[in-house]
Amino acid sequence: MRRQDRIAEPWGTRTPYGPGDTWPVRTDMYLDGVDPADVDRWVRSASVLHSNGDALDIAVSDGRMVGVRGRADDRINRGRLDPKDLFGWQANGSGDRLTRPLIRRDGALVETDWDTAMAAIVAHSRALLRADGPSSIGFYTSGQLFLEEYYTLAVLARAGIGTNHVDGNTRLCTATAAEALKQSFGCDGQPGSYTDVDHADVIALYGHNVAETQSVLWARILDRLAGPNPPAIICVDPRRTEVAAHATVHLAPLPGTNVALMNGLLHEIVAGAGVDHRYVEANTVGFAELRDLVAGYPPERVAGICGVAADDIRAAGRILSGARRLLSTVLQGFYQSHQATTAAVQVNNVHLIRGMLGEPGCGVLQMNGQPTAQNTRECGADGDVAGFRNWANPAHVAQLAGVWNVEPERLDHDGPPTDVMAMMRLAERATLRMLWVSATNPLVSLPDAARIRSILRRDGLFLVVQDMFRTETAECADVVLPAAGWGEKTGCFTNADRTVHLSDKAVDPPGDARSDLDIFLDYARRMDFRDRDDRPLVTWTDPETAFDAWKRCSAGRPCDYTGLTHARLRAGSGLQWPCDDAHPEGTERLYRDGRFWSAPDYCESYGKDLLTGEPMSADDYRAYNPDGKAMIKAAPYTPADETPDDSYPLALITGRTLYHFHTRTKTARAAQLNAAASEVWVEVSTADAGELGLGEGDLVEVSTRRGTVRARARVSGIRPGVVFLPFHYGYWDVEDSGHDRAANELTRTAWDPASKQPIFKLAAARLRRIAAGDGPAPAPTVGASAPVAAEVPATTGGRAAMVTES
Ligand SMILES: Nc1nc2c(c(=O)[nH]1)N[C@H]1C(S)=C(S)[C@@H](COP(=O)(O)OP(=O)(O)OC[C@H]3O[C@@H](n4cnc5c(=O)[nH]c(N)nc54)[C@H](O)[C@@H]3O)O[C@H]1N2
Ligand SMILES: Nc1nc2c(c(=O)[nH]1)N[C@H]1C(S)=C(S)[C@@H](COP(=O)(O)OP(=O)(O)OC[C@H]3O[C@@H](n4cnc5c(=O)[nH]c(N)nc54)[C@H](O)[C@@H]3O)O[C@H]1N2
Ligand SMILES: [Mo]
Repeated sequence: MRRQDRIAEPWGTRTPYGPGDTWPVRTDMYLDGVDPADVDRWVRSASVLHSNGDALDIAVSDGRMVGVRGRADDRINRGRLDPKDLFGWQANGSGDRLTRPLIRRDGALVETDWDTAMAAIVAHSRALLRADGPSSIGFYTSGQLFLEEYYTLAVLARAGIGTNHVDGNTRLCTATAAEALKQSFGCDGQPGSYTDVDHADVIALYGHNVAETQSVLWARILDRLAGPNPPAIICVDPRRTEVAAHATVHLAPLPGTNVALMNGLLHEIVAGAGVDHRYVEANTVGFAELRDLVAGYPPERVAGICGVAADDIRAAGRILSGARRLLSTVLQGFYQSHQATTAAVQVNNVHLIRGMLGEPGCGVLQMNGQPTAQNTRECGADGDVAGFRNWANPAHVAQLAGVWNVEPERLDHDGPPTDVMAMMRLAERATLRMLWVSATNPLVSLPDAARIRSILRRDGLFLVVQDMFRTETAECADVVLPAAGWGEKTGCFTNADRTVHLSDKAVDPPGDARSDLDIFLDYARRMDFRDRDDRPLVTWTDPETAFDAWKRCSAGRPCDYTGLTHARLRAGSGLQWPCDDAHPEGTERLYRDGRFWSAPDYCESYGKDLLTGEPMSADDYRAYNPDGKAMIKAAPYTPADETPDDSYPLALITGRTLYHFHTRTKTARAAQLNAAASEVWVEVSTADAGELGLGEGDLVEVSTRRGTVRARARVSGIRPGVVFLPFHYGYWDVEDSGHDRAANELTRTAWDPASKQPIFKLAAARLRRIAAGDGPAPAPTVGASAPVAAEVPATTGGRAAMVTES
């Protein structure tokens, strides 16, 4: 047993291993002021503060959560936990949880009871349905609820209300992951598996700061790097992340140039004889177009566009061409930037032309971000249709109507489900009159915050907010519903590599708070939604019966859950879908035999034009991919429409730090995490700091054409010409809200044409020094935010952050 300050050493002690070996176990545990002997019960769960799916048990003593312990027998983390997993649970016990419903009376939110709150929502829904029809009502949910909750929401919204306006914050997060998978493979579903880390000889990370955002997965990679025959690492990120620091080749492109870089890498693979022509011929369509297009992207041209060295592109190209087991991961540096879907699809293309899919070590992980985003997509609680069905295929719509026993016309709409940016526009124009927001905080997380504030505060919009805390968004609501959180309710969820975990209820929620499932079920009951035989539309009553209903919906579809039960998930620790009669133990890797879910009658999507987002018709798809192969799709680089200029000479990117989760409703309420990153900062390169006369810790204004944020400067290893702001800091924990703290004051109303994911990572900005600092910036000293100045004291958590490893 070892004790360690896990704020200072977030990745813990190394347990090296070699290719093909099993990742050794290391069990991490944190208990707050109690002995292991005093723990009454350990309750089975997994982390909900990222998409990694770290399995853990919650320690309960005297009916309270008192700590967590990683689960050693789980395939994902083999016992390890990251700092957010270890300390974040403390937020549940925070004294400022929402405990009673709130309703707006004479302009102010006042406490009320559930009957009054729900009656107000039901009265509004009924009046709007009568006067304006289903399209006046919208639902905006999360990537943080449980599968059972999303499924219930999808059924009541789509079949009960009959609206097409249902989306999740997954739109901000993994809409591009889903779209890239649909574009290349005809369907969502992660081809790879985390065990690919155990086998790979090359790991390429594209816009993915895994060290800070899926720290346990990074610990797995670090253990490979510390063992025999370590993999080569390729890192594509404009910041000097921990991944970059360990990379064989670090490419730091100018923000917004990912597609040029990818076309350059594909050029090198094609030119360097890296193409597996047998695989391409047997399993794909579209190679010739890609070959012809990337011929126009030799390293020198790409180097000029991306601001990287041509030799580095060549070096990376050689490594990719020579890889025998290549694992690639993609995340927000691609998904939230310019040409998002196009860039992500090019990573799929690398694997398709190299013939590296489905074998150990040969995986693509078009990553998720949020813990349960995969379920939002599977259940159709966002812009997808339940069970990865194709909205443009009438047979799929009819089949779903059959599952729900409603008339197909009820689910039939002119276009795909509405994305949240379009919903905001409808609300702005007063076409959307009621919006029900669950488990997301759009006032801080949507781009162009000033515009979002004005939309969500409109008098004509009836806003329902369902949350654990009184967030910035809750402050604008007409009705606030207090939700039970993780650990206070039962449900299951699926991580980024299709592993399903069950999370059991450990403790009671505070006050009158209720689970999201119970809230949705109560609404369905009160609205008296009926099926076509005039029986209740929603027939289930608890997590387990909701899960069984979902299983029927998933049957025969790619995300088949029919082999899973709550009992089975409770007995083991994590199973990967599809899990059905043909795959009773789940499925580790998809597309092993070059068989894809892309047949015209089965696929989730007919695809879109990468540059315009224009959907392909069923007939065109049938002609293009009649045999259901993988699709190699090429597109040129196009410059972004907002790039640095004379007035705004810097490229602003935004993102995360290791110690905080999103809008910090949980992590700011855990003392160790909050202290590790207590205030907003801005990262600036040494060169730019020199030019601006900026020193470490100085107070600066960061401005774009949308607004201004004040932050302390951290002089870091970021590439010159680029500045970085963490987007975690909103206004709930500051007295005076001058709206000068949230990164989204600076971002634009702009999105990727294919995935409709907003562009959070590219804006033209300028910096102005306001005052000298009285010390270093309040930024972490590990990871990408590490200072270049050696004298900045290291971030530590001290005694309060001591964790045991065994
Ligand atoms: N600690 C922590 N972990 C989290 C979360 C959290 O809030 N905190 N959130 C979870 C969620 S929901 C998500 S979506 C994931 C996100 O996980 P990541 O995608 O890993 O995190 P980000 O910091 O958003 O962005 C990753 C990197 O993209 C780089 N980048 C910016 N612009 C570009 C570009 O043009 N090209 C390239 N190649 N790179 C660029 C940034 O420098 C940054 O290091 O993290 C999950 N895990
Ligand atoms: N500038 C910029 N903006 C970004 C990003 C970026 O990189 N840069 N990243 C984007 C991404 S990837 C994401 S995922 C979003 C995240 O953005 P949000 O979803 O807005 O962020 P969270 O703070 O996670 O909000 C989740 C809310 O749900 C509540 N909650 C937690 N658990 C439960 C529950 O069980 N039930 C209920 N009812 N409520 C619960 C929390 O208290 C919190 O208020 O931000 C996006 N915005
Ligand atoms: Mo996300």
